[in-house]
Amino acid sequence: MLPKINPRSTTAWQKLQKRSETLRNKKLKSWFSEDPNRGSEMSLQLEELYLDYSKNRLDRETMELLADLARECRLEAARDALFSGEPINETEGRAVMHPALRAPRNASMMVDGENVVPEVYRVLDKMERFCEAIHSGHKVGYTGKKITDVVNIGIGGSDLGAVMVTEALRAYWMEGIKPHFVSNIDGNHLFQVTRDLDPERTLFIISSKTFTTLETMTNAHSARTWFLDHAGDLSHVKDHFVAVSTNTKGVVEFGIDPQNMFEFWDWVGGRYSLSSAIGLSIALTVGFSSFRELLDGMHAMDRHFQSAPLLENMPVILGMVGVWNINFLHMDTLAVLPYNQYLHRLPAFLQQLDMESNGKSVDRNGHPVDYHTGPIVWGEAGTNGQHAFYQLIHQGTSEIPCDFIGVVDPSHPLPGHHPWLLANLIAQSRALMLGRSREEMEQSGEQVSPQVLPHKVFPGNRPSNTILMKALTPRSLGQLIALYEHKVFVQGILWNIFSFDQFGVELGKKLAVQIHPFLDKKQTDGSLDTSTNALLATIYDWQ
Ligand code: G6Q
Repeated sequence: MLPKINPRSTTAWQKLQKRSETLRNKKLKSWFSEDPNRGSEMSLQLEELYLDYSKNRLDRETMELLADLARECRLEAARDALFSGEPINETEGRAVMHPALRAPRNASMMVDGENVVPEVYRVLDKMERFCEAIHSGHKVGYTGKKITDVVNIGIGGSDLGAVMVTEALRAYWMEGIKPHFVSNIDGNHLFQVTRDLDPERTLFIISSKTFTTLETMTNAHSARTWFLDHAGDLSHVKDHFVAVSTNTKGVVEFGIDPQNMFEFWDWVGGRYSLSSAIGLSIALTVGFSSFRELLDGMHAMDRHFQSAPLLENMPVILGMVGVWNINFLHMDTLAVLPYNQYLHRLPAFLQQLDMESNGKSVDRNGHPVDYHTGPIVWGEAGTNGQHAFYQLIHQGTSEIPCDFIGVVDPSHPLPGHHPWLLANLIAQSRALMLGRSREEMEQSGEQVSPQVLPHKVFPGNRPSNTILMKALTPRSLGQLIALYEHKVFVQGILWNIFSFDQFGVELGKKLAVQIHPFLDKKQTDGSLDTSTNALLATIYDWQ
C-alpha cells in the first residue's frame, strides 16, 4: 500500500510556500553572479548522462525543503514498495514491476510471492532466437523470401515507445530490415504503410496487451486481409503474423499460433512496456544485442533511483524541481526540447508517459486534490522549435519550464552542423535565464527606436533543465527513458495520486460505441445533445 499523505498538510509544503514568497523577486541571473559554484553544484552525472538543474528558480535551501517534502510524503517507502512488487497500482489491484523487465538474469524480483525474472528471461530468450532467425534468413516468408519489413500494429503504450526508440536509434539500424508503425484507426495509416510493401517479405507484429483494443484489432484484421489477398491460403498467416500480448486466448482466436506469441504480464503498464516484448520491433530493427544494451541502460538508472540519496538522485531531483515549478511557481506546462533529430518522437512519448500517469485530480484517498498535478507536456526537436514556438517561451505571458536535451557526439559525418546545434542548445537556456533588460539594450549601442525598444526586451528568469548525453547509444537512451519513468513516479507520490491507471481514456471509448450505430443507420434516436445531432446531420448530408 502506498502512503496517502496530502502534500499540503506537510510542514515542508508550508515552508516551501514561504520560501517561494521570499524568493519571488530573486533573479536567476543574480544567483549565478553571487554563487560561482552554482552550475557545477546543481548538476549531477550518471555514467554519460549529465543533468544540470541550476537554471531553475530555486536554491540549495529550497532543494533541502523539497527533499523534506519527499520524506514527509514517504517517497523512499513508496520506492521500496515499487521495487518489492507490492500492488501499488491499487485501483487496478496490480504490482508495477517494469524494473524487472531489465533486471539481470540472476536477480530476484517478486510479484505475488513469485520471482518473475526467470519468466522475463524466458520471453527475452525467445525474442533473441526469433530476431536471430529473421536476421539470418533462417525464418523466411511463405515463398521463401527474406523478411525485409516489420510492421508493428499497436497504439498508445504498444506503439509510442517502440516508435520513439527505433527513431532514436536510427544509427543502429541493421541492414536489410525496416520498421513501420501503424496505430491510427484512420485507414490512411495502414493503407499508406502497406502500399509499397511486399506481402511476401513483410512481418506483422500485433502488439496489444489486452488484444481487444479497437484500433489495433481493426488494423490487425485489415492487415491480415491485405496479406491474404496476396497469399491466399490461411496457413501462410503463421509465417507473417506474430503477437505481443498478455491475452493468449485473444491471440489464438485471431489466428496466431501461440508459438508465435511473445508474452508480457499485467504488472507491466502499457506506457511502461517498451522494455517488455512490446520492444520486439525495436530488437528486430537494431538487433537483439542493442536492445539488450537499452535494457541495461534502463537497469543502471533503476539502480541509481533505488539507491542514491534523495539529493543525489536524478529522477528524484527532476521530479522535485518539477513540483517546485508547478505547485510553488504555478507553471503548469513542460516543454521537452531535444536537440537531436533522432529524438524527434521523445516529446510525444513523454507526453503519454507523464500526462496519462499524472493527469489526475483525485488523490489516493479518493478526494479531489486542491493543488495542481501533472503538467501539460509538449515539445519538438530543436532547432525547429526555435523557428516556431520559442517566441512564446521567451516573451509570452506564460512561463514555461523547459527540458533541453543534447547529444555531444554526433552520429553523422557531416562537418559544420554539430557545433551549431550544440551552440543553439546552450544559447537558448542561457537566453531564457538571462533575458535582456531595457537598460542592457540601451547600453549595447544597438540602434533601436523608442517605439520598438519595449518589444525587444526579454524578461529572462525562465527556468530550464539541461540533460546532456555523451552519445545517443542504446545504453544512454535507456538511462534517459528510465530517468523520466521514475521522475513521473516521484511526482505521483508527492501529489498523492495513483500514477498507473488511466480511467480518463475510457468515457470517450464508451461514447464511440454508442455513436457508431448512428453512423451505420444514418439516423439518431433523439437521445443525443443538439451539437452532436447537428454534427451527425452534417456527416449524413455529406456522405
Ligand atoms: C498505456 C495505456 C494505453 C494502452 C493502449 C493500448 O499505459 O494503457 O495507451 O497502451 O490503449 O492498449 P493495448 O496494448 O491493450 O492494445
